[in-house]
Amino acid sequence: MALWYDETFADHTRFGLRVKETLFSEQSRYQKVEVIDTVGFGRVLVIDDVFMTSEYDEFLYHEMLAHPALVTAPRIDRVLVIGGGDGGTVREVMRHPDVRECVMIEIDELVVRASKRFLPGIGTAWDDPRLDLRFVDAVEYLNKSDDEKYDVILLDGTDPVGPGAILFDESFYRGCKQMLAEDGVMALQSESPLLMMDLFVEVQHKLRSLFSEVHPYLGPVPLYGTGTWSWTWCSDTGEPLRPLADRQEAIAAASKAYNAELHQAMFALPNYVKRALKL
Ligand code: SPD
Repeated sequence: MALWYDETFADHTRFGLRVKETLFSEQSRYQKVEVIDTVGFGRVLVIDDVFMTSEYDEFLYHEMLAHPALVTAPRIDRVLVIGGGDGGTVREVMRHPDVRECVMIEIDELVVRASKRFLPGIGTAWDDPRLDLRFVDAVEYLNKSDDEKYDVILLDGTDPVGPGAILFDESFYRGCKQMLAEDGVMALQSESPLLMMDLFVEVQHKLRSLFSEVHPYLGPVPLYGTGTWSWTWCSDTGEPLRPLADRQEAIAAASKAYNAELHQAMFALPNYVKRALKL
């Protein structure tokens, strides 16, 4: 009999993958971390029964989280990645030759250990000498850090449950802003406006109370409920639709999805989103 792994959304919808085998399953002090091998999506990282990323479609998520910020910030010498334990976001950051240093803050060492072992095709930049990987709580890091400010901050968290819930707090966004250069850019995953409209709108309002430029953008990620996903670009200066062509060219050959045309298109919002945000 076929074995299926289902993610359930709000008790009314399920998205299921046919499983070949479970490769890894361990409980850390924070969460349950699993890697399953599936028929359609390849290997999939699952945290607390929620699909996090898959070999099949991870590029759609990681390229879209990283590049819009990295091609629009005036400088990208210093980049901070919060979360992102599978290594996909850091991989995209390292594709930019202008990045001098990338600090990655991940609370759960187990996510990185499982990803290194079972998802080596996603985290291909673990050995990059520019990477400074630290296993610490992001809130603690933001409160205590005396590191110099970052040009770009990327939030690659889970849904707002478990240890990742704090990444959706206004106070957390404020802490990030304090670590961001005055003309820096922050980008974050901001959930699905189709499946979680209230949460999506709440995140936008929190960000708007802190940044003068807050621009959500959309793209497909089939693994996540409804397949419609959002990220949000935030800054106090600058504009998301004025990317630097030389940075876009530098990553063009390696990008499976991101390109200059898509950059412009992603920020065009459908009416249901514009209306919800009163735009
Ligand atoms: N519903 C799952 C949302 C997960 C977003 N982050 C995924 C992390 C991939 N690096």
